[in-house]
Amino acid sequence: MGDERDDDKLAESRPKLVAAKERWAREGRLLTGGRGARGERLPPGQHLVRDWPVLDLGILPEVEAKDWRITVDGLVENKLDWRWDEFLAQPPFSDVSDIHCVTAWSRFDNQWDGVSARHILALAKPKPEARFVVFHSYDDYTTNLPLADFDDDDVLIAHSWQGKPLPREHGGPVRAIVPKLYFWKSAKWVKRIEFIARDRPGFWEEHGYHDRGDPWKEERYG
Ligand SMILES: Nc1nc2c(c(=O)[nH]1)N[C@H]1C(S)=C(S)[C@@H](COP(=O)(O)O)O[C@H]1N2
Ligand SMILES: [Mo]
Repeated sequence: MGDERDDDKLAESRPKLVAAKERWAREGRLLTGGRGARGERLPPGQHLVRDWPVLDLGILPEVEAKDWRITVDGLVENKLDWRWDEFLAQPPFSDVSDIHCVTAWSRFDNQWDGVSARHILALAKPKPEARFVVFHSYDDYTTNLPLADFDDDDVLIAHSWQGKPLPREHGGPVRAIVPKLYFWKSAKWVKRIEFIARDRPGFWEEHGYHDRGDPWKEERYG
C-alpha cells in the first residue's frame, strides 16, 4: 500500500532517530507514572518549556502557494478540496491550548488561528461508518486518531501561532492541532484528512508509539 511505502521512505530518511525512538518505546523510557509537577495542568512525566522545540523527520516540504491544496475525503458525504485562498475564506477560528510532546516537554498557552475541525465536519459530513481520521502530510508523514478525538471544540487546522503565520519548521502553511493528544498526532504540513472505518496506524504508531496517545493516561508507547 502507498502509505506503507511512504513510511519506509520516512524511516530510511532518519534511521538512527527512528531506531532510537523505537528502542525507547520498547524500554518504556519516560514512563514515570508520577503526577504532574505543577498540578492538574501538567500531565504526568512532563516538564514545562518556554521555547518551542522543532521535532520532525528532517524533511521540510516545499509547497508553493499556487500548488498548495488541502483535501478531505474517504468516508464523507462531501469531499472537500481547497486551494489556499479557499482555505483562508473559511470561518475564522481561534483557540488557546497547551502542547504536550511525548518527549516530555509541554508548552502552555499557544494561540492558534485556523479552521476548526467542527467546521470541516459540518461541511464534509462523515458517513456513519467513519470511525477514524488519518492526517496525511506533504512530507509523507501520517498519523491516525479516533473520529471522536478529532470531533472536539479545541481541534483545528492552524495557519497561525501567537498571531503570526505558522513557521515552516513548525508545519506551515498549516498543521493539525489536537491538544488533548500527544503532539505527534498534530500533523505538520497537512495535505489530506481522510475518514476511514477501521483504525490504521500512522508513522509513529507503526514505530512503537501508542495508538491513541492521551497524555493524561501517559499513553506514550503502544
Ligand atoms: N508532517 C509531520 N508532522 C509531524 C511530524 C513529522 O515528522 N512530520 N512529527 C510529529 C512529532 S513526533 C512531533 S513531537 C511534533 C513536533 O512539532 P513541532 O516541531 O512543531 O514542535 O510534530 C508532529 N507532526
Ligand atoms: Mo515527537
